[in-house]
Amino acid sequence: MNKQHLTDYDPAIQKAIESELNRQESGLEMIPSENFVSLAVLEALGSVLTNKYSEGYPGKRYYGGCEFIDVVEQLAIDRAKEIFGAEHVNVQPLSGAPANVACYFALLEPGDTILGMDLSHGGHLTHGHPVTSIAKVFNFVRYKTDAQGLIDMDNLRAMALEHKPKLILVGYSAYSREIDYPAIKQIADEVGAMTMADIAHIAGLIAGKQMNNPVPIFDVVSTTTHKTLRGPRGGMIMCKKDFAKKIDKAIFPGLQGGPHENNIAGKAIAFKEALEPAFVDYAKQIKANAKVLERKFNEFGYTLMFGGTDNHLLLIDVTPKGLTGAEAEKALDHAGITVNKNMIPDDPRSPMDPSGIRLGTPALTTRGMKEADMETVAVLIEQALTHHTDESVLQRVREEVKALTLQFPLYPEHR
Ligand code: DSN
Repeated sequence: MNKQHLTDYDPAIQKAIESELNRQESGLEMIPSENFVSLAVLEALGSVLTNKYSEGYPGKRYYGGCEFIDVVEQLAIDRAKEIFGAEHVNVQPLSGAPANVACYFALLEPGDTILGMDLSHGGHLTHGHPVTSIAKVFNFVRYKTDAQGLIDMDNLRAMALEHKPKLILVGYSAYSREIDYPAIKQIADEVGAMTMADIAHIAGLIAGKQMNNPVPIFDVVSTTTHKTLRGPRGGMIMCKKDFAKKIDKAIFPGLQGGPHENNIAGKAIAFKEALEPAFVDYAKQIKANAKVLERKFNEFGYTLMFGGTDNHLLLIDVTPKGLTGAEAEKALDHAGITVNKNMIPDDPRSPMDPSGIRLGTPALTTRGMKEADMETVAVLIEQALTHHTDESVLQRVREEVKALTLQFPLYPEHR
């Protein structure tokens, strides 16, 4: 990409950026939480908005000179409201983890109980995993999926009745099924709990009207903006009007200082893109592509967790095929296919070498790949996994990956 000043002043950094662009372009990016932003979003990220401090919110800032910053942030808020039907939106969270932490502090007192999904069943670290600092502040109890891999509503209700949580938390990082928000809201109402959904992974599928939307139903909904929503790296919180003041205060001054307005401009642009009719086609294609992978991996005899997929991702137990999640990730990396090793429900193995891999279709779909390409991709993955110790097979797959990616250039208009 043309970055003359950077090339002249800091060629070492420019070279690393170019190398990363080449890596992204010549491989198959299948980590389900990754995506490629538009050039318009990239331009906003590299804009003068990064120079400005703007603590506070539009119309109520602590620093002067925020008149244009206010335009940017208000556009981001208004567009997010339109996409999700939100009563109130805060676009300042720096990413998903601080967004979640702010939600807990906005809604709860230290020591209060939160009922959230177990990490190995698809939950997220910030949903109360014992290694997190936030687990020292709140009392997290964890529900799981049932033997069929679905959220066990009876168990969730029984746990809610037993533990009387102040907050019931849904929305997951490795769970591949649809979520019945009204049923969970009903359980929450029965025990007097508030409801929170973390839609970081599926926000783009909701924006593209291909998955259920919790925003009109739940009290608070957090998300990142850089996954299926295809915006810049960042977070966002949506909530009912009743919680608006508490959420805003929990973000600033509760947790963060000056918002990153260049990112917020990128969010606003991504939201504009998500409001285009083409985004519905994008979300549909993400799911259609994932369904092809589901069919192919079933044909190859892999064990798909949760029984398959309703969204953009698959969680696959690779151990019956004689390798671990870490070995699978490494072999695929050598072959130019990026996935991540991942725990499976009640995994007997460790997080650094678990039984599964998690892979998804958002980034490949952004590059324009469709069902027929997914058939090819599935075969390439299968070959790499079957011959994971054979460097010559991995090299051959790498060559085929390169040939495939050449048909789908990344940022071609900017070269
Ligand atoms: N790291 C993100 C993911 O990959 O799902 C979530 O934190």
